[in-house]
Amino acid sequence: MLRTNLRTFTRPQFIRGLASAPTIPKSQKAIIFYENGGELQYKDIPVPEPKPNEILVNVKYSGVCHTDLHAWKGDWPLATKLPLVGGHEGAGIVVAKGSEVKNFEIGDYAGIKWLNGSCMSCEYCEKGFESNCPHADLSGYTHDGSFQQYATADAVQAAKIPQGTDLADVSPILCAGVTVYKALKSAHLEPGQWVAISGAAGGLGSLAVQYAKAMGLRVLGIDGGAEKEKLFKSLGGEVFIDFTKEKNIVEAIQNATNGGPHGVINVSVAPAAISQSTEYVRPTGKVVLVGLPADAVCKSEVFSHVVKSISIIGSYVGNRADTREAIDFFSRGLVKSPIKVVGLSELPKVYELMEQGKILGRYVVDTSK
Ligand code: 8ID
Ligand code: ZN
Ligand code: ZN
Repeated sequence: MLRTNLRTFTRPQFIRGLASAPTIPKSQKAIIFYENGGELQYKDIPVPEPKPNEILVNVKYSGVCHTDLHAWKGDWPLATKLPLVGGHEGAGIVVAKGSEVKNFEIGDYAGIKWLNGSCMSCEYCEKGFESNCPHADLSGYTHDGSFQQYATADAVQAAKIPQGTDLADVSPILCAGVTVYKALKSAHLEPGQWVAISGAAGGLGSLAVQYAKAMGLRVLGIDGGAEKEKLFKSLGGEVFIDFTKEKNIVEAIQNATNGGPHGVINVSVAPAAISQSTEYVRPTGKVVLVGLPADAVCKSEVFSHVVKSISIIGSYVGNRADTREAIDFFSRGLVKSPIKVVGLSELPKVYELMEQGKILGRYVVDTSK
């Protein structure tokens, strides 16, 4: 039975969607918290209604990003909405849409990204830097996200996912994939050059290794433990540096890359590792900051920074074009998602493992369990 609020949609769209109009329940399962660091409750909450500019997505799967853990803990100097449903790697099917939506039809596959919506009229939006919009609305932070069965997103920002795509596999691309793809582009590297991925076997890192390979780069990975090394090598990584064993990381990396990597993508959540990348990067190299540990500062010694003429660059998710391109690499089979699927109700356990740095690749939650 259709929900009564569908009456608020304009008639032509209602009729167009009617042929396959799915039944939308009034309530749904979600993981919600009421205070930062508070209990993660798996419970029934109302299904949200799409605004005129929004689509309603029946989220089938959602990746679990370390950002979701930061948001729950309240790690950052930016307040979250409370209560909050986290999640921003939601892959699902459009089940309803607002009267202004022209770019999605009912039944289309769509992705809920970190950037849920932006103003589209400020100087940053105008130039394709929508993530830097001062009015950015963020899934799983200022807007209830994908750790629920039905989530809303501004149709302009929602990701287009090709029909027939495996929704569990594609979900990590929506944040981790887009982010590392953009970070690699921001490093302006050339095929055959070395890139170091610090945090190489986590969610972002395991995708960064593959995007880097697909771009023709030589990949050195830094992470901890034999299992992480195994995953890194299975993804096509060339040299692995184990930070739990290696005594002189800077020297080991410089030796392995004949003078230091041309670029470093920092996706670890270790502030010391981030600062260290300014030491081992090659002269004229690019240090890209992506990981966002609480209260972190990247220290770079001014003398060597100048004499080596290195650059430190911040990179924050990606825009709509980056999203389309990152999904395209995935669709063409150049990037695979090393995922483990568990029920949405098990999210607290995933956060525990993540906190301990024990995650290999990405956990994805199935919203039906
Ligand atoms: O747009 C952005 N900038 C953006 C987008 C998405 C995520 C930023 N992030 C941020 C997250 O908020 C988080 O701070 O990137 C960071 C990494 O997210 P993730 O990949 O989802 O986290 P993870 O799966 O826990 O992986 C982290 C890896 O770092 C390794 C861990 O072993 C793990 O594999 N690591 C640690 I902890 N210490 C390390 C060290 N000293 C290390 N690797 C190398 N050296
Ligand atoms: Zn994320
Ligand atoms: Zn804007």
